[in-house]
Amino acid sequence: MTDKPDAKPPTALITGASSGIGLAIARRFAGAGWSIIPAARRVDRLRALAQEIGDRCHPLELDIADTARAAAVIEALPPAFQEIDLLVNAAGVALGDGPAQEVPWEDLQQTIETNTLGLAAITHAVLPQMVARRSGDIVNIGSIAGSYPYPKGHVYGASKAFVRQFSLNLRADLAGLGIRALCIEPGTTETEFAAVRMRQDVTRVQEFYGGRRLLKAEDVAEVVFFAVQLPRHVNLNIVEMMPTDQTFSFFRFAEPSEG
Ligand code: 8X3
Repeated sequence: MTDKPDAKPPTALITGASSGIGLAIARRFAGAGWSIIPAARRVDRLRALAQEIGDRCHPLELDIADTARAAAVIEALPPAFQEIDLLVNAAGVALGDGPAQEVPWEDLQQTIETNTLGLAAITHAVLPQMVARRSGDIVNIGSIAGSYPYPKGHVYGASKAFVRQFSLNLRADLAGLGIRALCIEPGTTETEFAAVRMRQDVTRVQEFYGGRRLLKAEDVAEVVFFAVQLPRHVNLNIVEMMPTDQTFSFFRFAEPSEG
């Protein structure tokens, strides 16, 4: 955010902004005076946010998995929202709530397409303008699942490992161009995420969330805001955060296999 009172506010494009972490980030930056382009497939869910923010908001219908359209979607932004200072890649899913060998392929494919191809395509579409201006920030929402394996994590964890390494490799390519790239890796966060993962199985969602003190979407948004507000010569590469009560599991032995 600039100190000059008459300067145009900076603009943030936030994918996955219809709920959860993306929505909280949109609200956090809007509250600090930024212009916001909240992007999501369900554009109707962005309307309430647009009402909150007013003229400084341009809701964008974006199917992140439609990678062929990413560049055209960015090019078609209205003039007042063409310059993107901050891209937050918060769109992500974890489908296939079971062992890799048992879940439908479509669930795995959709998870990979959204979390890796979709994220890379929209980033690729936004980067040229940032490079031309020698300024900008890319914030990718990764996950602790990208670093720590766990049962049923399969392509979700693998996709978040992609997000982590893509973020670091962006740093390498963007060296000297004044563009920062960071990856925030939250642990379990209380959002619709688990409900989508568990196919809205209310009992299971309740078992998972019930009574636990989890991260809130606003906690993650606060860390993103902190990272972006740091002086421009400071780049946080990876930020891993967890609920205080969440910790690491240990290696386990399966029952001996037959034969
Ligand atoms: C998801 C976080 O804790 O379910 O990104 O792996 S966790």
